[in-house]
Amino acid sequence: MAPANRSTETFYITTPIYYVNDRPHIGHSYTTIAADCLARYHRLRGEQVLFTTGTDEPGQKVARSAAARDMAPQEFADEVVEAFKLMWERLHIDYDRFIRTTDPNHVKVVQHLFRRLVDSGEIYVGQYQGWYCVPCETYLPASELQDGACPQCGRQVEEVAEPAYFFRTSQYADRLLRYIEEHPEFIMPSSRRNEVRTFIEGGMRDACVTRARTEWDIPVPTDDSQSIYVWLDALTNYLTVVGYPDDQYFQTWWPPQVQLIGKDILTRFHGTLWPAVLMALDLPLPETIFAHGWWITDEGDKMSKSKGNVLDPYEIARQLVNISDATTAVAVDSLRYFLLREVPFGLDGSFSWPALLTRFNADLANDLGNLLNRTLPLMERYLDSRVPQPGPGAGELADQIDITRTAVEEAMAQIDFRAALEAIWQLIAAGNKLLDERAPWNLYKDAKLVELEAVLYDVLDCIRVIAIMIGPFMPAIADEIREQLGLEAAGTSQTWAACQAQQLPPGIHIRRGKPIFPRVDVKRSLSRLPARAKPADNDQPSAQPPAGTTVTIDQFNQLELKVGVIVEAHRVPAADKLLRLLVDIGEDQPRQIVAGLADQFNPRELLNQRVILVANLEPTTIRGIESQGMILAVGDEEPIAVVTTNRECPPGSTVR
Ligand code: ME8
Repeated sequence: MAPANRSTETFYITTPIYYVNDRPHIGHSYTTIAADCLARYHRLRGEQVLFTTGTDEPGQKVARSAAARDMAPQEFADEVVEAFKLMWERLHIDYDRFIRTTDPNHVKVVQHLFRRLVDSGEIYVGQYQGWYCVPCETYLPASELQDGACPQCGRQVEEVAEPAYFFRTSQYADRLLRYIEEHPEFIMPSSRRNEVRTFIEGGMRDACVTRARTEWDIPVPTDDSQSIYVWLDALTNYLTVVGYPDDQYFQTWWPPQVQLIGKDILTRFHGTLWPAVLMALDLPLPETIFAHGWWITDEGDKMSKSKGNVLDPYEIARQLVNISDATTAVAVDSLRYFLLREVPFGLDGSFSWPALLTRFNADLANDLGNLLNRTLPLMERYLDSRVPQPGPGAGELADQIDITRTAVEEAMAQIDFRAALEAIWQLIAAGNKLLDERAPWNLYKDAKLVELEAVLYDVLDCIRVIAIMIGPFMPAIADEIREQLGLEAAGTSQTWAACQAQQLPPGIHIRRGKPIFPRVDVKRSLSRLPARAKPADNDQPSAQPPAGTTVTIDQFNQLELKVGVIVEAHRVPAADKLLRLLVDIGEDQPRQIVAGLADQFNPRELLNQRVILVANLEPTTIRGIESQGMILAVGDEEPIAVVTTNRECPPGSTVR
């Protein structure tokens, strides 16, 4: 891994480019937040940073998802790309470049690279005979199937027998093994390095790098019958985005310092095919490829778009806003904090609401929030909100600040976010301890003004350093703290070099705002989360599962789904989106339902529609009207259709 004091001043970091078969979820967000955090950290250090992300668009997987939506692939991809960009904006991701593999320039680069490898004899024509997993876009020999299915995702594979082009990956096996041996920082963490080594030692086959031609994939420039394999196309993005082959820009940035990926795409792709292609092109390899763990469901399954068992991070943040009084920006940053603090970066983790809320209360509201909320009122009370001079006795936290800075640098050099945050939290603890021990309220009472000023200066200065250090993890919260300290208004610099004691300018005016982290009542909050997204509570195994994860058949059976007929539909006065429906489900009275359908549906068009009603949903009151269930509708944000039955079934019929 690049040491903390690397001499080069550029830092090129990449995320995988994500398939556009569906919307972004917590897994993609994890990699992208981690990359954003590293990018922000290196910017703070004064390095020139290039942080790239993007989307992987050709391939059967995407084409099939588009067909299922009855859309042209390009139109479908355009829509999903917007969802990714919106998610990154919402999660405070500050990338420098967003690459789409349908960009015309990228297509040219891929074709150039392919031609070059054909010309140099690295790619040759052959015949592929084997299997293909569309969800993983992976070629698989029969020997690697598990019970006839894909060893990665467990799904059906398709038999393929067709002429194809092959890249001579096998030729690079020894060189790669040697490289990995000599460069332990190349593949991290070490457990993953061993996996790659074992994979290569198991015998590396030449990689099939084309498929029978489809309209949606990039054509092989010299052969109309073939398209370029989506993985060769996708890996090339890291070259295109820095101007390969002949741009001056390319010379500035190549190779990447860090490539972050999930462990799913290491062994076959980033750990073997990718470096072998780079070797064939005579290009230096990335300094570090770091393969992190997965966010998994409670059942131990990987969350993935294809399996449809995913969590939406922004939805989690919105729910956090609902149950606390935190702002959306604070909720998003709190989730960023949780993701990077809770699970060591290389390992798998599973999301749980109790864990998130505990971190929110203990680390954010208690430790960090309290430090701020105790100090600023003392400043108001005793020092008229003006930062004092660091007179005699100040500088008590200087050593701890130096220790923390070094610890964070070491942790970030190892891409160990958790260790970095743990170190910062020790500094927060030191600030709180100083307040406890020196008790400024007593110093004031005893008229020890010089000492009082020294303590408050030290604690404020420590908060200033903390705001810099947490910036990469929680950028909006760091800004808010700087705002409250008056640092923004004073125009003080926000650099890593300023993480030293006694750099807080005396005389600036602090501006205490509302507490940033209102404490959450965990028990009450858990019961207030909407039923659809109610989290798993470890103490109550039969409670609702977290939103988006898989459910057991027993859990599903807890839902009472009934066929209903809408017998009345009215707009709710002064509520643009709401309709009040009366739905006959064969009971002695129709159910009253308040539904957010008014934007998309005229009440009259819903009359007599046969719908599916969740009949045992806890009643709730919306705009003063009791809603006794929920009708099923289609659509991510806005309902675009209501679910109905394809034959006439009597009201009250059970849906299973
Ligand atoms: O594989 N936990 O795209 P993809 C943690 N297009 N990270 C996860 C995750 C989970 N449950 N699910 C996804 C592709 N990720 C290719 C990449 S790159 C040249 C081409 C993250 O949309 C993780 O980074 O399937 C994983 O490697 C990536 O999303 C896969 O995204």
